[in-house]
Amino acid sequence: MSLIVNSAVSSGRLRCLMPLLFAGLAAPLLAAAANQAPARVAGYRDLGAAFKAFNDALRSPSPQPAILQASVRKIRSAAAQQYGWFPSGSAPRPGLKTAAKPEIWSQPGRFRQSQDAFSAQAAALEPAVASGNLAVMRTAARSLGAACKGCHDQFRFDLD
Ligand code: ASC
Repeated sequence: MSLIVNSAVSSGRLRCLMPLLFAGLAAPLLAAAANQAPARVAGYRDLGAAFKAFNDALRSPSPQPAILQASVRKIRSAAAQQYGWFPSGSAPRPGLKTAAKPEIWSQPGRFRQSQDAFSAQAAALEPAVASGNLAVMRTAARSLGAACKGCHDQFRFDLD
């Protein structure tokens, strides 16, 4: 390789190779932007698993606080991270399969309200669990589910 480069430099051909070198660098950068959609898919999958674990635990007459607390930690972590899951490079376009509606990017204020509503309900789980009152926890879980649904109804294409 160094022999090839050396001979290219010595013969003044390196300048011709430069666009090719930059094209080689640009491809991974574009791929990184496209990969933001799978990143949010993974994030929502983890969130869904944590919320399911929370709801499953609440079916027991005496759920283990450690399970509830661990689920709430994961849900709150997702609520904090979701703000970074919709970079402009991950909007729908030919070749990028995503259930995210274009309104997320064309009406960012409205979308932000939905994200904030989810965040607020995620935060509210913590005092609900701390109360130790099952009915309070179940109501908080229902409110969180409603926030999920509110956002899906507006900003997610039907997956079926
Ligand atoms: C869940 C889950 C969702 C929401 C949504 C609420 O448990 O995984 O995406 O609730 O179904 O309607």
